[in-house]
Amino acid sequence: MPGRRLPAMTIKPPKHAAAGVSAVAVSLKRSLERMGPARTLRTLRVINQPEGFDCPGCAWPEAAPGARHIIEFCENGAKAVAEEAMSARADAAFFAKHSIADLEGRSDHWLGEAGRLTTPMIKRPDDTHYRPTGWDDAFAEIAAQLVALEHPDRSVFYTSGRTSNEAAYLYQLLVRSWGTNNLPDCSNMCHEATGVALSEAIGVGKGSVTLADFDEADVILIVGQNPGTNHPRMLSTLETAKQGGAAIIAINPLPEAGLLRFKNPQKARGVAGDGTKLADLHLPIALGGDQALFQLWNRWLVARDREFPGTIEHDFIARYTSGFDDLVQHLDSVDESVLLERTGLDGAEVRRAFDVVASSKRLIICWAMGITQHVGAVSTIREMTNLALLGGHIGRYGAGLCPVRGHSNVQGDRTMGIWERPGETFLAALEAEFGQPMPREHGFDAVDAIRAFRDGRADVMIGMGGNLLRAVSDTDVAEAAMRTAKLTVQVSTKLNRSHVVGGQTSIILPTLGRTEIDASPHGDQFVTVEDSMGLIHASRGVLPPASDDLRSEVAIVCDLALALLGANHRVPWRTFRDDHDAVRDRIEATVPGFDRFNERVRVPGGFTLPHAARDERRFNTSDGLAQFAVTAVTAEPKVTGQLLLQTLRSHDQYNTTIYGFDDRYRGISGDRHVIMMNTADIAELGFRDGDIVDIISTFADRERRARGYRIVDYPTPRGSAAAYYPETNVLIALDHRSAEAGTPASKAVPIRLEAGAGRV
Ligand SMILES: Nc1nc2c(c(=O)[nH]1)N[C@H]1C(S)=C(S)[C@@H](COP(=O)(O)OP(=O)(O)OC[C@H]3O[C@@H](n4cnc5c(=O)[nH]c(N)nc54)[C@H](O)[C@@H]3O)O[C@H]1N2
Ligand SMILES: Nc1nc2c(c(=O)[nH]1)N[C@H]1C(S)=C(S)[C@@H](COP(=O)(O)OP(=O)(O)OC[C@H]3O[C@@H](n4cnc5c(=O)[nH]c(N)nc54)[C@H](O)[C@@H]3O)O[C@H]1N2
Ligand SMILES: [Mo]
Repeated sequence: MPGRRLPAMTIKPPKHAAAGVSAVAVSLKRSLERMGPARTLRTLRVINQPEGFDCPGCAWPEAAPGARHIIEFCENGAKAVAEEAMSARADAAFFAKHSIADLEGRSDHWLGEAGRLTTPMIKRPDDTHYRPTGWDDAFAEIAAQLVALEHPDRSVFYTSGRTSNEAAYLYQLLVRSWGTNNLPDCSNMCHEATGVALSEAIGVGKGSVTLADFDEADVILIVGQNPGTNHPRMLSTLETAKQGGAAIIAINPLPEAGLLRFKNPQKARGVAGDGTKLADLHLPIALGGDQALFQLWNRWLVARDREFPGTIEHDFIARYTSGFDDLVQHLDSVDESVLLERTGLDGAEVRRAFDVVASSKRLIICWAMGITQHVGAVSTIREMTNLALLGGHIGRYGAGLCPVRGHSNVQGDRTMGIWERPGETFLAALEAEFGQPMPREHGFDAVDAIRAFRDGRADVMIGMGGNLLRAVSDTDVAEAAMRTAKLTVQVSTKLNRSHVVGGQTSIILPTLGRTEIDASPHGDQFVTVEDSMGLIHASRGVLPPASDDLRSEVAIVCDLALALLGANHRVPWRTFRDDHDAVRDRIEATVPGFDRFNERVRVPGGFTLPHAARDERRFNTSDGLAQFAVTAVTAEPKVTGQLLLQTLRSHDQYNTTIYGFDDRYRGISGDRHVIMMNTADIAELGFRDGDIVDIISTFADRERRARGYRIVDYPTPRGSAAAYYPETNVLIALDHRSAEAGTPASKAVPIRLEAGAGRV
């Protein structure tokens, strides 16, 4: 195949500090380019303020209203806003100009640049182009296709994590009233392992800290997370914690700039000086080595306690936990050399970090995708939880578990019932409230949904936001699977690959974004979201909508319900459509923790959901106790010529949305087709920095190849390479995932390299 010339690239050494004034400059430049001055001013002033909208970037919480900065956002939050509030439009004229075949040949970046969707569009089986359609016709078509199915289980309803609580609640209610639990979501590819592990261990699948705990912590572990890019507001929290005396240990194969140093642009020192040093220690762990590291630490902790009783918290263990004796027996039996080998770390540095961890009285453990996107993710999180339990760090001020969520409302969507495996209590509550029977059989998660289309077990896919086709693994398989669908529908703000590779009939329903005013006959409506620490608050848009023909997600769900279930259905869809207070009343009646929802959410700053483990050391597990877990770490045989590849985010993207080509902190700009490799690995495999290679994953079933990647010599451990997602999803077999959580193992893909000719 002919090679294509690579775009101009520049490679510089990685940076050692994140944010600073250049971050402010970049955010202003991007905002002005995309939105113009008036909209820039209007939006940036109210992001994350009590009277404004919740930043559509990440799920890191805002400080209490009085403690907020005048500007409570970050460079990447500003980019996320600019991407939504941009002036470009993918309108009917755009679709008349570009055929589906044309759009299929375009990059993710190009599709996003086309701008906001403005009007409902449809592509029927023999069409070459999308054509405008009316809202009523679109809903009638969707309802007709659904009703024609053999069973509701042949339809799948995906959700991405920007959807508001109100829209998510109504969406799951619609889907279950229709008769299926096929409600996969982005969480299936994200923090699912966290939910599974924490539900088993402490009885609730959410983190056990609030923002205030960071001020009291004495040690903070940041494991498998790149906050400088993905949760930049977390850096201010860490800066404060650091100044309060906390030690920070970063556990990450890469020396990510945001872990090392933070130049706070809101403070004089951050603008002019060197900023604040964050991590006291950085452990450059090998991909997938974390379970071994925590197991080693837990073993040493138990051993040290024999010498210095009180190293672990015996009172807490005796009163609140089960499984301690089994754990100790197991830890005593493991082979330290196997564990150390798996970490890829130097024994002395592991010891040094252990001394810090063992001395902690108030330990916070933070983690994200570097932990969850592995085959053994659940075991790793159980092992990290073991550490927290040994020290009694749950339900103690200044300590706890802190999974850092991705999408701004992904946690809320799950609270609202977006889940393919709903619990009986929740279903029974819905039935009691609405008098409508709910299905019990579990549905498909994200990967299983793709398998179902591939194997002819599903016909209709509806996406509430997101871009499942690019987000899920095994891109070629996923695309072929989705082309077999009879109908695909996307409710979205922006064009992406999931709109152009679709079923025989494809429909686009354009929706309002977070930034926009949601007007209704009952007055302007607001929605609510839940952040990573269980805080619920309101979000109100401030901009006029991108087009007069947009509808809110809530209205779209209700309109579809009316078309599908009829005007006489037991659920009052018409009322819900225009009155979000009415929806919140029903959430209060069916979801625990939402007492006086409408009243409390109107208090600036909102309210925090109860969390039995954090608040009362009450553990809703199978035996009513916090559970230690025995997990097995096995030695990995070395395969000559094989590396592990992690697929991660650049500083210039939001998941599958590619903002640009400048991975600023890593010093890589101009092109995303790069593979970051250790110097010795490059030499051992017979390559040189700058060579162009094909990446081939080594799964047994067949070869998967990503062509034309430039080798970048990078400070990553031996055997651990890195490349950007979503391009590298072509390499990941659908079956390469966590058995317990179903999450694709996107951070440990076995690969080999071949000299490449260039990209096609
Ligand atoms: N600007 C921006 N913000 C975002 C997003 C975005 O795309 N752009 N996405 C949002 C979403 S949905 C999510 S889930 C979060 C994602 O936030 P992150 O989890 O920070 O995202 P990744 O880029 O996947 O980074 C994974 C990090 O884990 C490290 N890592 C990889 N494998 C391992 C391992 O085996 N062990 C350890 N210890 N570390 C490892 C990588 O080197 C990298 O630093 O961010 C959210 N916020
Ligand atoms: N290889 C690999 N694969 C991964 C990951 C990885 O690290 N490596 N990360 C995984 C993770 S953590 C996640 S969360 C998933 C992300 O998976 P998704 O959540 O499915 O993907 P996004 O790229 O966030 O979705 C972006 C699209 O959402 C739509 N959108 C934006 N805002 C709104 C809104 O307000 N309403 C509606 N209705 N639509 C909106 C736009 O059309 C936009 O194109 O990807 C996963 N896939
Ligand atoms: Mo995510």
